[in-house]
Amino acid sequence: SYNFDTLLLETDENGIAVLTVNRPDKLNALNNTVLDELEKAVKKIEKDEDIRAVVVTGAGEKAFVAGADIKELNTLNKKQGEKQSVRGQKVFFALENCSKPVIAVVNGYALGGGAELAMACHIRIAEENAVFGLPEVGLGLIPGYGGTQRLPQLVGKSKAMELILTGGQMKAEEALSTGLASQVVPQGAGVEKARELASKMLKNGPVALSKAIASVNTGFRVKGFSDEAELFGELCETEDFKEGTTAFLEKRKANFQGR
Ligand code: CO8
Repeated sequence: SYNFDTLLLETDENGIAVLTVNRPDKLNALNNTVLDELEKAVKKIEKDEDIRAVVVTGAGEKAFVAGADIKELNTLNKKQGEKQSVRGQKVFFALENCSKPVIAVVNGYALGGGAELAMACHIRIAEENAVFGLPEVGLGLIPGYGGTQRLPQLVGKSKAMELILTGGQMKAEEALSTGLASQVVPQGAGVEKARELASKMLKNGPVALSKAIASVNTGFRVKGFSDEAELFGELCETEDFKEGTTAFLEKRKANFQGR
């Protein structure tokens, strides 16, 4: 096992690693430390020959990951906003392009950056209490870690638009029926199910698995990611963004003025 402040990475005797985002007090929100450590963890996973598949999940009973850390977002300007978006996208691309199967176990809230993290994984298993959503518009923002690209890829444009523009939530069963999740399991049973699924995969040729992942991913590589980052940056200049993120931190409703 490796040492991180905000992640746990543990590998079992079958070569299945469990990578847990571990900030349960903040519902595992992705701050800069988590992003940095995720990047390091993916590099280690890629290099470590004892690791053959990865399960990504969140610590605690409430959340997979409740999003980017809104406290850190609140102060970003246009340039920093775009840069931060590109940075997170890069970490998530590394995960998506991992040569070993990556299975997300969504064990609670997967909101904003958390839903985007789950979508960057190869497969999503939802526990019954999973809640998916891209609530960014409620903060005067848009998804910035690939959500505007990956959600339409997974569920189609119409459902994706509905979820993104309402900032609404999708529960486990709906995630299953729209294709966002591939399975629903009882609360607490996700990691075991993921291990079972990974074990089936690992009976196959590892080189074939890595080429299959690369080949599937190739078809989904689109230009929109850089536009998303640019648009995210533009929003960081608006009063609505300042109001939306400040309102969250002050635990009140946002009052948007449309500028
Ligand atoms: N950021 C920072 N802190 C958070 C976050 C977050 N995303 N989510 C939860 N927390 C904190 C809360 O502030 C609270 O902290 P404290 O105890 O110090 O007050 C603690 O976690 C527990 O949360 P709650 O008390 O709010 O728990 P509830 O059960 O009442 O509510 C919710 C759970 C509904 C999940 C609620 O926490 C919530 O609405 N969270 C925010 C969800 C959200 O809006 N996520 C999207 C964030 S924006 C984003 O992800 C953008 C991604 C792209 C970025 C691109 C470039 C930067």
